[in-house]
Amino acid sequence: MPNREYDFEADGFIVLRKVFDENTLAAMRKLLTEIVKYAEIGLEDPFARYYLRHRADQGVLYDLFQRHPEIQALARNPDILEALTTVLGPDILLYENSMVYKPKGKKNGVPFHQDFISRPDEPLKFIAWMAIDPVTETGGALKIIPGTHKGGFLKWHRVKGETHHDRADVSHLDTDKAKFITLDPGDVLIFNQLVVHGSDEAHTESLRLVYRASYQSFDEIYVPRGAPIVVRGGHPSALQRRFSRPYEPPRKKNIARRIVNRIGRSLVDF
Ligand SMILES: O=C(O)CCC(=O)C(=O)O
Repeated sequence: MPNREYDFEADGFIVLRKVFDENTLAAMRKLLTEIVKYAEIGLEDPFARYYLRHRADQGVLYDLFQRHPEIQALARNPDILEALTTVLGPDILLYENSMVYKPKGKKNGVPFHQDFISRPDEPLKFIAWMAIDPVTETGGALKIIPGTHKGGFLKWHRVKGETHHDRADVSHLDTDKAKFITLDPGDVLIFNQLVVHGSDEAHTESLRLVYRASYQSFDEIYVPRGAPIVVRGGHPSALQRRFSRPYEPPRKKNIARRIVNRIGRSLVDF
């Protein structure tokens, strides 16, 4: 069991060192790099009805646990789950997961925020932030203001069109107290969703590949999106063979047709 640095209660986060070994990291780096390349081509998304659309322009690729079974071992890592039991108890569910990285040459800084700030009525979440690449101070480390989880949800506003669109009002916080949490590949940062964090713009040799998974206790079972969860295959090359048309956003159904369909269905049900 890796040593813990920092403290969930006092700081709002902990760091576990060397959770993943070199072989796992090499395999993950290769796969995640291919997933990024595939996402950047911008083809149709066969899972668009269920999952969020990848945002390769903004360095966030969603629901990799469901789309790529190799990723599932990261989210199910026993050291991470064991550390989470101290804050979530013995039964834990995966709420959301994504890869966050710093696309070169793009606007990729992330302003201070709290995760899932627009969903304050949902159960509390903890996020495991798994470094696949080095995460350095100038290369996209998270800046965390320790202890800010104790203040609850902050006021916020949304900036439309951006992936990290919900911005916390940090005007009354001392942002100079923010700490860069640097990580070696294989290290894992686990933080309370309420702890205020962000990251600076970075354009390093690596893409600063990080896989993140958010977890909840069983106090209330709720996730916003569900199946299908891919359990085998789903490699980018197979996706590209099967789904090779350029991406088109799903069309909204004509509202009049939807009403007619609903009336038709209720007559049949009657
Ligand atoms: O990718 C980043 O640098 C920021 C990501 C972030 O804020 C998060 O994972 O909650």
